Formats: sequence, structure tokens, C-alpha cells
Amino acid sequence: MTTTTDNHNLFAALRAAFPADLDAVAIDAGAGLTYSWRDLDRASAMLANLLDGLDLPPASRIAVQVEKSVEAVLLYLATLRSGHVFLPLNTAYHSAEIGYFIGNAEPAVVVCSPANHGWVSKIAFQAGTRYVFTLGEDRSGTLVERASHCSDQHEPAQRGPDDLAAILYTSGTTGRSKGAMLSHRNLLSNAQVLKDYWGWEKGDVLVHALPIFHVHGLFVALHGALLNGSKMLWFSRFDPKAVIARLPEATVFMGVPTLYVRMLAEPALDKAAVRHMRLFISGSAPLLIETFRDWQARTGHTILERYGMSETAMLTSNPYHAKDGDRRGGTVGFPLPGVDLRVVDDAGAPVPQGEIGGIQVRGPNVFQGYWRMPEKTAEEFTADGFFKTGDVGRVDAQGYVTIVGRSKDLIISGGYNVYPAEIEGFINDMPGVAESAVVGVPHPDFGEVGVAVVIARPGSVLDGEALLATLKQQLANFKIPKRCFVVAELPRNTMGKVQKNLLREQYKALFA
Ligand code: MCA
Ligand code: AMP
Repeated sequence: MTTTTDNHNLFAALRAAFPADLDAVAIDAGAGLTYSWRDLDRASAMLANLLDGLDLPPASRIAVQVEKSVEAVLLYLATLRSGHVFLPLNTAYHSAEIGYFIGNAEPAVVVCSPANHGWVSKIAFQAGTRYVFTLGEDRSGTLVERASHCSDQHEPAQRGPDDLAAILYTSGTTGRSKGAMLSHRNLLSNAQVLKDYWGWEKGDVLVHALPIFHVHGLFVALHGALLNGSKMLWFSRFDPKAVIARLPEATVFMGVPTLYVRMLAEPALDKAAVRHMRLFISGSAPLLIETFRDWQARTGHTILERYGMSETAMLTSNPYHAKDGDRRGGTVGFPLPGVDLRVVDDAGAPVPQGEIGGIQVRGPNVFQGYWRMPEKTAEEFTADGFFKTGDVGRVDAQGYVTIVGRSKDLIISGGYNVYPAEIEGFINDMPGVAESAVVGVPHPDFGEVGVAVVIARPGSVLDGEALLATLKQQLANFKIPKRCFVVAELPRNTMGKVQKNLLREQYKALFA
């Protein structure tokens, strides 16, 4: 395998980090199912040759909505190898959501689970997609079957640093999702910084229990292990008991706060279980100081909290080495090397140190913009090239960043982003509904969940549970508000704008 130095294809860098012993186990999926590094190389080569054989336009989007599996990772690696653009889609999305993504991204290839082939292929072919393959959780489906006839040798396509590697949809306050375009350099630069910053070392073993259709599991966790030539203990879904049982074989764990909350609820989580562990990382949503402290008391480990976005991958991190400072619960640490971060007031001017304002960032990890939305992209960057995160925070005298809120109307539930505007849109379209407001309220397990407050049209009678049941047919399950209240009126300010802060206050004790 020759990796010419001017090939910026992310795969080339990942492949160069494979250990010398290619027959060592790269992924241990449990129940005796393991994949060697050679398996990863050969299988992703075969899939890349399958893609090359389709004679696709350059930088074609490969849309993938499949259950988590090692083969899905191999498809991701194959997409990089063949120089195309990986577009992962949450398995919970229904047809309305999938219809939007496929219409917006116009993928040349769609890979879906066998169970969904009927409705996904219909949407795909109507949108002009030329190829639809299936991929089951158990290596079943047409994708693996077709690839099994392809060569297991493949030279990574020549790619420049700014060529696209992936598009990840992340909704905006308007409720319609935007495709964040991530380049090979965006991803590789961040992975290289994190490899050093988090002290990845020979012999590390990562527990991978996150979904691989979002940045945390697909890039931060996966690239972390691959770029260090580290074995992964692979969980197709998070089960606290199963994860705790295998912690003694591992050294690194990454999760959203809900995963930590659920492991703390397990008596099996104790100092013995974590005796081999080096590092616990949390992100994607705020880690409550109670969780941070409970984890410390129970395991002796201080969780390292970090902050990132789909548009930027990781932005800040608490320090790994004690010499660089302590890990402070409630903060997201320092801007990572290469990341410029500033806090500005509403006029865009930097605020005095310690004051609260909008967080803006700049760096090689910041995305290339939103897919086919140049105007929206332009709105989100300043004249001097800073990206407006939509997060509100402050930087203290020692340089620690604290996120205190969001200027974007966003609920983060169990680590997934839920956009009130999107849900309000669907509720408002329902018969008898005059208006609705969806707000986030604290939840012991998911951190924050949505609650819907609905106004009926004059003369109409609404049933909250019935509205939620209808919504469940239309939107991904994690987006469905956990409660729906039908009320006579919504609190409004003098401008007539719904005061969501008052609704949050009113319902904040709902799940206490
Ligand atoms: C599941 N449910 C949820 C959620 N997940 N409700 C609200 N929020 C959720 N996140 C509901 C389902 O609708 C269902 O309800 C019931 O819980 C059981 O569903 P199931 O799928 O079995 O749930 P689970 O297996 O318990 O999943 C919970 C989970 C999962 C493991 C916490 O949500 C998860 O893996 N979250 C990680 C998300 C992630 O990777 N975030 C990173 C984004 P019903 O039965 O009523 O339908 S990347 C990012 O944010 C940036 C870049 C960053 O910094 O990392
Ligand atoms: P996403 O749009 O899925 O990339 O989610 C990114 C958003 O998640 C950020 O803009 C933050 O609002 C939030 N986020 C990520 N990490 C953290 C964290 N450690 N603490 C608080 N919020 C976070």
C-alpha cells in the first residue's frame, strides 16, 4: 500500500495507522465475532471497488440508514477510500424525514436496512437515486453480497484536504435540517489533535457503544481508535450491564451523559469494574455536576467533558494531563490546539473576560458550510471567518469555557438534538390545532426532554395523547414530546412572541 504524501484522503491516514500485525483483532463485537485489521482493509477495499464499479459522478453522496454494525463502518471506510461523501442517517427517521434528506442531498447510492427497503427505495428512486442496496445487522443484504465478488485490493482515491468526506444533517432553528459539509482535513485535523490531547497510547482499548450516524460515535470515537491502531469493544446498542461487564478489558470510554447516568444506576459499576480504565469522556450534552461527582465517588475517575458540534467536531476539552490543569465539572475545558474561540455580545464585539456572550469559533476543524445553502452558510460566519455556534457561554480567568445556554431553540435529549420548530410544524398541521409550542424540561435520564403545549381551534376539542400518537407516525421516536398539554392560551411578550422561558419554568418539575 503506497500512500503518496499529497493524498489527503482521510482513509490513507487511518490506514497508515493500522498496526503492523494486521491479524490482530481490530473490532471485538462480542459473542466470538471479531474482525482483524486485515479484515477491515480487505472488506473496505471490496466495498470501495463495488462503489467504483458503479461509475458514479465524483463526490457522490452515499446515504446510509442502517442499524449499527461493523459492516456499516466498513461502508463508511469504503466511501472514504472511493472518494465519495458519506451521509449517515439516524435509524429512527421516518419517511417524511428521509424524504427530505434524500431530496436535499440527492445521493447516487442509498443503503438501507432490509426491513425498510420497500419505502426507502421508493423515495430514493423517485429522487433520482440510481442504486439502492440493503445491509442487515447480520451481514445480510445485497450490499455485502455484491461486494463479495469484488477485489480486496484498492488504492484510496486522490483527495485534496478541502474535498468533502461526509455530510451530517443537523437541524437549524428553522426546523429544516441543514447538511453540514465536512472535509477530509476537517476530520483528520481534529482526530490528530484529539489523539495527542487525550493521551491515546499503545495498548488502548475503546468501548464503542454510541450510534454511528452522528459525529460522536462515527468520528470522535471511531477515528480515535483507528488513528491509534486501537482495538474496539463493539456494542451495536448501549446496554449498561453489558458495557460494565467489559470495562475491565478496556481503557477508554466515550458517551453522552445519559450513558453515565444509566451506568451509575447499576450496582455492578464499582472501582473493580474500572480498574483497567484510563479515561472516561462525556459530551454532546451538558453533564450534570451531580453525575460528574457521583461518577468520581463511585469509580475514582474524573470524567473528562468536552464540547463539539456536527459542524466542527470537537472544539474544547477539559485537560487530560494534570499538568495542564484539573478537569472541572460544569465546564467544557479549554479550546483545543488550533481552535480559536471567542465570546461576543449581540453586536459581535468580544465581551470582557468572564462575561457571558455568544460563542464563536475558527479552525481547521470548522466545516465547509451547509450543503446547497450558501446564504444560510454566510449568515453563520463572521467577516473574519468565525463560525457562530449558537451556544452561549463564558471563559473564566484560567481559560475554562462554560456553556450556559443556547441562543438556538434546541432541546438536547439523550444526546440527540430535537428542534422545537420542526415538531411545532407537524403539530400545527394537525386538524383542530391553532398553535403549539414545544419546550425542553429537565429529565433525570435524558437530561432534557420536549413538552408540547397546544391551543385548539375555536370549537375544536383536542386530546394531547392522541396528538402524540399521530406525531409518532411522522417523526423519529426520540423527537416525540414526552407530554402534551392542551391549554387555552400561551404566554406572550409585548411583541406577541410566545415566551418559552415561562413555559419551561411552568413545567420544569414535571419529571423531577
Ligand atoms: C431513545 N428514546 C429517547 C431517546 N432515545 N427519548 C428521548 N431522547 C433520546 N435520546 C426513547 C425512544 O423514543 C423510546 O421511547 C425509548 O426511549 C426506548 O428507545 P430506545 O432506542 O431503546 O432507547 P435507548 O436504547 O434507551 O436509547 C437511549 C440512548 C440513545 C442510548 C441514550 O438515545 C443514544 O444512543 N444517544 C446517543 C446520541 C448521540 O450519539 N449523540 C451524539 C450527537 P418509545 O418507546 O416511547 O418510542 S453528535 C453531537 O452532539 C456533537 C457533535 C458532540 O458534541 O458529540
Ligand atoms: P449537534 O448539533 O448534534 O452537533 O450538537 C451540537 C450541540 O450540542 C452544541 O452546539 C452544544 O449545544 C451541544 N453540546 C455538545 N457538547 C456539549 C457539552 N459538553 N455540554 C453542553 N452542550 C454540548
